[in-house]
Amino acid sequence: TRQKFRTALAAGAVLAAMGLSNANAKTYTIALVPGIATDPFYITMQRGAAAEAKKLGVHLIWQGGASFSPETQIPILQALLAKHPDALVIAPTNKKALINPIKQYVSAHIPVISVDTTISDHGLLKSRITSNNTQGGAAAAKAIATFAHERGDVAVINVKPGISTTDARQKGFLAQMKHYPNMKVVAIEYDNDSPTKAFTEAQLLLLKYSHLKGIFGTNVFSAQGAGKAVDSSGKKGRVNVVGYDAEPGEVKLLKQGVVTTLIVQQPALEGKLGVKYAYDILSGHAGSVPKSKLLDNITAITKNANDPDISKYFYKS
Ligand code: T6T
Repeated sequence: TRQKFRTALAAGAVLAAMGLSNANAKTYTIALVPGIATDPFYITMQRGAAAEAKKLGVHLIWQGGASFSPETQIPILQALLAKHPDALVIAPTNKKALINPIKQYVSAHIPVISVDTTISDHGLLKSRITSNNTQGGAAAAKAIATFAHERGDVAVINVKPGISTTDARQKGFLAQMKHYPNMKVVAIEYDNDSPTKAFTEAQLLLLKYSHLKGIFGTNVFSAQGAGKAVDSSGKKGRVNVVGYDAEPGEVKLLKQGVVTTLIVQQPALEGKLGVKYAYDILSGHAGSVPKSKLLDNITAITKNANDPDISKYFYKS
């Protein structure tokens, strides 16, 4: 065995001298940093990413914070940079605050891809993968208008300004609402991604605007809070909640008819593409990676919530 060991060592040395062993043995490490670790949207994204990493033989590091904020995300990025992953896939929690931390990766020659959210400096990114958020916001406005027969007051519960996805959803929503002269957006509230804050805000809206026809909740926690408030106030059927995303709590409210429409994204596909594009770039196929990839949304309504062609898109927690 000693002899065999010596032979193996010698063979390794010959391959290394020929520059072959490293090229063949390289396992890429891709870091994926979600907006927040505990959100079923990102948990579903992680599943898609992990399956793709397994398929490609890539080592995936998944690390996210306990809240959706640059304050928790930036230290995670800095700690990860010290490990020097081969690529970074990230859902930046703010369009501006994440520019400098991402620049540090670019300076270290680590390719960066944004997934879901993005930063305003697109030049730093090899690719941007996201849903069509403007279309999703407009679809939400159409759903609310249809329910209200294009008449009456509506409100928005959003996360906070400065997030690319939810800003675009709100923009799409407001632009579409302009098509309904007899409808008015009476309030836009921000819940800081807290379901309890969204719940309280929705309760106050229901008190202040007694004739409110609808609330648009722009992500998981905003929609959950709005739905629960309408449910507990007994206003189901009178106030139409349209929400973004499809985690189990929202789907339950959809099936009950409290939430009438959900704009559903494809987080597993986003995670899969994030890993695939990173791998393509690292393995010399950068040419096949699009600078921008916009994914379609799926519209789920109370009536089709049990249809397998729709429910297959619902998120896992
Ligand atoms: O709506 C998703 C995501 O697209 C958004 O950027 C942040 O909120 C979610 O994670 C849902 O909570």
